Amino acid sequence: MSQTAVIHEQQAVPQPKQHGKPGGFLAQANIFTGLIGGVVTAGVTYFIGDKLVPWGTQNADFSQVGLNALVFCTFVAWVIGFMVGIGAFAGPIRWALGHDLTHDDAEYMAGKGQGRMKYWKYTTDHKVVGIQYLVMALVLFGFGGFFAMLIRTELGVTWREVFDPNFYNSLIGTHGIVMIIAMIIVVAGPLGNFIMPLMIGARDMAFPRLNALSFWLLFAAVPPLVLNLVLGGMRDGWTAYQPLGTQAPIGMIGYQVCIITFAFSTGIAGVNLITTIVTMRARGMTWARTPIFIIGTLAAAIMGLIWFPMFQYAQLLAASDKVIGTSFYIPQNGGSVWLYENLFWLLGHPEVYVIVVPATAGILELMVVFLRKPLFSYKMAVAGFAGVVGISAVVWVHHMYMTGFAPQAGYPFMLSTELISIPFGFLVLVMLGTMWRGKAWNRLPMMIVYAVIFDKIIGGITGVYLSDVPVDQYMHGSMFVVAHFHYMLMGAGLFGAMAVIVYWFPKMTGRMFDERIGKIGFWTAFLAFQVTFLSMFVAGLQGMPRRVLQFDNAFEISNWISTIGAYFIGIGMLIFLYAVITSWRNGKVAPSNPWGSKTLEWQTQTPVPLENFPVLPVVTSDPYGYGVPDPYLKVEEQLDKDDNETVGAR
Ligand code: HEM
Ligand SMILES: [Cu+2]
Repeated sequence: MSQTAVIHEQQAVPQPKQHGKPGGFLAQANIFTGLIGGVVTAGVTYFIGDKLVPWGTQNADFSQVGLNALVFCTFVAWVIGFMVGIGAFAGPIRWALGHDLTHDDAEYMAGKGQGRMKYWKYTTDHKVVGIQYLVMALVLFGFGGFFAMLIRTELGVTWREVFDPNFYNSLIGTHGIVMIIAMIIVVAGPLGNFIMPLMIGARDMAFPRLNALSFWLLFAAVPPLVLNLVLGGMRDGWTAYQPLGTQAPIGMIGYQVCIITFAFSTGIAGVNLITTIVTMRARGMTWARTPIFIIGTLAAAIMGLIWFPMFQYAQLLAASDKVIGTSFYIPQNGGSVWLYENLFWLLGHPEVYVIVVPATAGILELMVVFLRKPLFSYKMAVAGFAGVVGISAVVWVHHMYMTGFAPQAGYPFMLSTELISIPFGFLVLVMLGTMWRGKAWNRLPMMIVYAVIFDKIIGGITGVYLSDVPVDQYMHGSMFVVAHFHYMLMGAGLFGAMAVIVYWFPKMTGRMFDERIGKIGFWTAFLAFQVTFLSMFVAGLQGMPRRVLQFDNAFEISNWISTIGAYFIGIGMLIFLYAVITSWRNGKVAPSNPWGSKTLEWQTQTPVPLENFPVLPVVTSDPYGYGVPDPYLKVEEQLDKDDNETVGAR
């Protein structure tokens, strides 16, 4: 039995008068006009700035500030030019001129009748945006992974410099921030957009045009970041600490423009996700009947919306120091580097939950399916997510124990950091409870779930060690920290994302995922991951600092092992990517509900029609009535009943 019952209710859509061909400028605009618009606007801005404006590079006293300003304006011009070129302003401008989009225009924007071209355009259909996010995430992982291989190559042997030290540091920072961006979007982007509206029985997101806006802003944000590598680099890691950032070459500005733009993108996406979830759930889908993946996505969107602006302000002030010569972070002029660190970590810590929470919620969702059991204590899972949202930010000082900024604050923050293990513990309990006496159907997504639980335990426990002030005195800034957060971000976050993508792959692509090749790829990457990062813990415990390219011979063996492991992660991931691409192109055609799931997205046909459901569903039960003959009985009562029956049979 599925979560649905259907009523017959169609709303007549009012049809405004059509003027001319649908789409207008949007019919011409696509990614190529966007790229042309961006490059031309940036070029013109640079030219005018350099030649005509007196505060250009010529000004002797402020040459640095002048050049920085020029580069900053050029990057901003790129973003604006790109957005104009892709048609982001077409709708608002028409609205301002008094003609809003007609119904046909809106359908055109949603991609109707455009075939594959819609994936290259400013398309509003949430399913198209979901696919765009997925491809973007894969591309970012490609870049980030390639940088990781270069980093490990450098660290494979002591005392041999493969790269120039500045370039090496920039590689580390770029790898870090590219991966963080990829991880932030990889679940909430593809699945939050493609699957979430289907799962709640809606026809689209609340604000379809904002949906396209958030994706293309993200797209525009990335080139300035990656360009830093050829513009002198960003040498101070993904955290872009100050005052190193102000002293850095112009590459740093690419990072700043990227984050400022990306923060708009996440804010817009967050508003859209939250509004959709709160207001557009199908009739009858009360909060208690809302699938747990939706609750997790909501939790992540709330954290992102509240805390991402901190990161944006941090970079706005940093850019201001570089571009107009303010001194927010310049100590000799009265600025404070602690201001930067506080702003940074006020997002920096909640951000790791923005990454891990949707993946965790997705895993809960598919555990139910592959164990064919109701979720063990839905309420506890909700309390877990709520607790994480509540405490997420009040732990940020654990990143600053060693800065001297507030020596007495260490212990309260040690306590709050350890407190957050409690809501996380709830989520683990729900996982274990759901597994308890379940009969697992060990398809690839479920196998990845086991792997994720293993990694979470290691990442979580090492996190508790690090939150101890005395331990952190020794471990801070070491390879131990790097191993800790890779267990959480990659071991739990990325592998979790792989599980949920494999699970929803048939719905998104209309094809079955090739599990045979996928399994080979996943297990290679997973085992190699253990080799790489367990030995990194060893290097850290021996005292090896992070962000160095030369190191003592004592650390040679563990580094050598890490590097070999990393190459195998690369191989495993390439095999997995091969499975993704080949399944997408020629996989077996997927039935509409291959896993026999009960949530709404599986009840509509595949490929999903433009309007999602022919008639909107009405929900009459919670989505987890697996194995329960009468889903209206409370789960506890049912378990009691099962027990009695078993006893009777004996
Ligand atoms: C949700 C999963 C988690 C993720 C994604 C995560 C991620 C990270 C990241 C990215 C850093 C390093 C930042 C940097 O310096 O570049 C870090 C450091 C840290 N993490 Fe976690 N973490 C997670 C869970 C935890 C937990 C559960 C705890 C403690 C109970 C914890 C405690 C710490 C501490 C204390 C540090 C700072 C260590 C130092 O720099 O000296 N983390 N974590
Ligand atoms: Cu933290």
